[in-house]
Amino acid sequence: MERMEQGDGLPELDWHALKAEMKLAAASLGIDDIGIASADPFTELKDRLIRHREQGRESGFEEPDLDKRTNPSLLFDRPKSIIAIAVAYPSKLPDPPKSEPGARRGIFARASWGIDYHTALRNRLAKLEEWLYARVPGVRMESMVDTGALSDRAVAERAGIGWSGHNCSIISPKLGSWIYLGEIITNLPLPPDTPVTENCGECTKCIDACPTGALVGPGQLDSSKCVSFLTQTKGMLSDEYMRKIGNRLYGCDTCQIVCPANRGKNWTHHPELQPEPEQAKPLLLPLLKIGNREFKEQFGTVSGAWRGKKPIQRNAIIALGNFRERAAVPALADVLGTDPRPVMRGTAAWALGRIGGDAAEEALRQAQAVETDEEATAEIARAMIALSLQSEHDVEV
Ligand code: B12
Ligand code: SF4
Ligand code: SF4
Repeated sequence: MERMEQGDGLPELDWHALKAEMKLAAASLGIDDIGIASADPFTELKDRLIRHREQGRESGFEEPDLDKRTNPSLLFDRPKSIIAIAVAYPSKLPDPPKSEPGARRGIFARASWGIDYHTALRNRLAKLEEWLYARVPGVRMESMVDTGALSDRAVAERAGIGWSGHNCSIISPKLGSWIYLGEIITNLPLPPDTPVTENCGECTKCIDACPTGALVGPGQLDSSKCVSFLTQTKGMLSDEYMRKIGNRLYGCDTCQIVCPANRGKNWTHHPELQPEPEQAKPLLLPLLKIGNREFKEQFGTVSGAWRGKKPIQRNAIIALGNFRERAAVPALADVLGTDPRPVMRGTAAWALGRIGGDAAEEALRQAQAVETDEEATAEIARAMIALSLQSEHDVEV
């Protein structure tokens, strides 16, 4: 490649050739797709994000500064292009351990299988940076994945990685939506790719399958209703949402599982992203009493544990309630009677009300006499009513 000095201290290179060479090198860097986006402001996205906020549909996990989210030049001095990467992950758990009475299990969403994807992608972005440093003197770069200010999906869409699905996911025509996204803002004048032409067409499978109606329109998510979001909260949830969480401990995959673009897609070529069954589908009962150290040992390397053990433990209690797991009554009664966290006690009351039976009723009665927390007291009262309605129903039947 011919080299001459040009602005920003960069040599004059054949940027088309460099881009082609980089795409060829992707697989050797553990990257499944690379696309180039211009670093122009994301003007339409900004309008969209303003409306999204006005409608109260944010999750609270997004970067709050909408200018930074949509203007790369506020994050990087004189950006010229953004390199978007996609890394594909598995969708099938090999030899899944059985969830059965007495040994019920919860499930972590696929985006939490294997090592934390932030680590996996950062390693790859670092390798790609090294690759570029070795070829372009004067290159400047800033990498981000998930926690950066940019919308990873908007960058990927502009870079031609995939289309923006009705389920909100970026769907690659070749890889489907089981892909993690990341990007590098650069000062390199790489020629941009064009967005893909495929789209969802008339399909509404994901919207129809969403358990809570969180997909309020094509590509429009009300985060406050999304099960993925709900599993990551720490407070007490409503009866409706607790039922809909099922046995999910972290995240939700329903709108991707039903997607025809994902049919037959299960990516197993990155060993560190392969699930460890006891992490991906752990037994529920041991989670109720798990200590901080044990939790870190078992789940410290997975992305779904980023909010700590509290939401996972709460969700484990919910899952046991949804399984109506009689064998869990003593452990749930113990949580109700002794856990110092009101949310755990309140959720255990809900689970006991859902499971029913004499032992559950007795535990609720004992707790009712001593509970002082307002929210937990209300849950105990609701659970007692649920039990009395259940027994009336039993009599009628
Ligand atoms: C906040 C957040 C969440 C929130 C909110 C999700 C959401 N849909 O907004 C919650 C906690 C619910 C969540 C859940 C999940 N997340 Co998340 N999340 C993020 C985060 C940090 C920001 C997303 C955001 O800003 N959303 C706001 C919306 C409005 O903007 P956007 O989706 O970024 O941009 C699109 C829209 O604006 C749309 N758009 C633009 N203009 C217009 C106009 C109209 C009219 C319409 C309809 C749309 C539209 O096009 C843009 C590009 O697709 C990103 C990482 C990042 N930094 O970007 C990861 C990210 C989006 N999450 C990711 C994943 C994997 C998930 C889950 C699948 C995890 C799981 N299994 O539970 C679910 C999927 C839920 C879903 N259906 O979206 C991946 C997505 C990968 C992919 N293939 O698309 C990301 C990119 C992380 C990563 N780096 O890999 N997430
Ligand atoms: S992640 Fe689950 S709850 Fe959220 S939009 Fe998709 S199907 Fe609905
Ligand atoms: S299920 Fe259908 S509508 Fe939803 S994202 Fe997939 S192709 Fe698009």
